[in-house]
Amino acid sequence: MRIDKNQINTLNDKALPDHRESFEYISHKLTARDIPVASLIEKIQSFQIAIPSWALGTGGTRFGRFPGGGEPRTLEEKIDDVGLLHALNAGSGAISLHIPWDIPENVAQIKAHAASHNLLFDAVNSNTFQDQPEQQKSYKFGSLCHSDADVRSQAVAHNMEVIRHGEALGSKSLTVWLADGSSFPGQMNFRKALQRTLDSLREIYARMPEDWKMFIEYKPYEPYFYHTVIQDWGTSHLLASQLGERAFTLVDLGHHLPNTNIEQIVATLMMQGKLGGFHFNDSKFGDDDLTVGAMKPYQLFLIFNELVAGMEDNTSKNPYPAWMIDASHNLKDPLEDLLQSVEAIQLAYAQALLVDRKALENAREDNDPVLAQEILQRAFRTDVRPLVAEARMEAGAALDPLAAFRTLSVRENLVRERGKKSMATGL
Ligand SMILES: [Mn+2]
Repeated sequence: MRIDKNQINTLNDKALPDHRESFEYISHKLTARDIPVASLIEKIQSFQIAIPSWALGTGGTRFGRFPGGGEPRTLEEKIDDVGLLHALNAGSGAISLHIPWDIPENVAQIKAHAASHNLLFDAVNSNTFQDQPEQQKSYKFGSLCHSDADVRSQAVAHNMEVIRHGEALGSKSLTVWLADGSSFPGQMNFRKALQRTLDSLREIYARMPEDWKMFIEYKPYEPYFYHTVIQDWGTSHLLASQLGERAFTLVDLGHHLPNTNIEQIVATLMMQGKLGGFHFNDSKFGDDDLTVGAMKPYQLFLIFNELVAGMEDNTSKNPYPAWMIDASHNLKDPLEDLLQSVEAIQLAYAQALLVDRKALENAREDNDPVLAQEILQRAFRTDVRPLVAEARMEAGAALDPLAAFRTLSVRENLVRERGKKSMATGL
């Protein structure tokens, strides 16, 4: 299924009078505060969020998976799904692939297919947290950190293969997330495991194309529960610093222990020029993979507040971060969930753009926490939905993507095309 521009225009026309009224109200308010509305809209439009190929099907828990039907069966169909999202919201113009789940058979055809949906290929992701059928050695006791040099070589070779696939498609970065760790005290030598990981990453880094970046993701627990080799941003930063200037830390919102101050991590990494990428999701407890903004929209805003501050005052020359959603759960329609996630990200970004940075800095210098809170919450409590909707409509997308998804019976069409039992590869 492809969404026709005329279908979107018809829906937008119906919603237009109501939208105009709300948009004019906020435009008026912002203009009165000397905030240039046109440049806000431009910024929202150019903020593109990559969709991971594994989020297009229902995710599972270890207890079960309940596919809703019409899930993409092939890489082409995964690209089609991201194309549908991008047609609806003009904010998801890239796809992030997971190898070996998404190995392109015909590269030229896949590239053309993505281009027909105006999609780019974002970071490619390696997978050494599962054994593949044809694999010689097992990752049961780790991959890049393994005690057996042959396992480490196999994991390095896999990462090189991922880079080759990415290069063919036009990706420019590799994301490495390792499940490596141990579940029992005494099981693994912390120092040896970290040293071996660094040595293995060095091999990959040395062979990475010169215009590529490496993103190192961290996670405090799971699938192993006593220790993970790259447990936190500090460990990731240590590795990235030792590797070189094209290695960066990747922050995944779900990969923190409860109540971690993630916005502070963002600020610190950007101060060092080492924030490479971002995985958005939300959680109540840990790596819950819930819809972005579903639980803690204020935290998301505070994180964006630091991202925007870091991008505006970029003395450390932090590269423009790679933005990606990393969520997959088993209750919602995956495409509806992604529409909600992209919108939540755009809203938090727009709100962060409204923060009066000069006034905030003055309040901080004057040690006035009351005023600082007022300034932040004034931005957070502004209803920026009409701004984001206007940005979408101007870019040719839907004023209300979720309503359009339902009115156009997108899922029903996909079920008709692909069947009730189709299941996407992934977790
Ligand atoms: Mn992630």
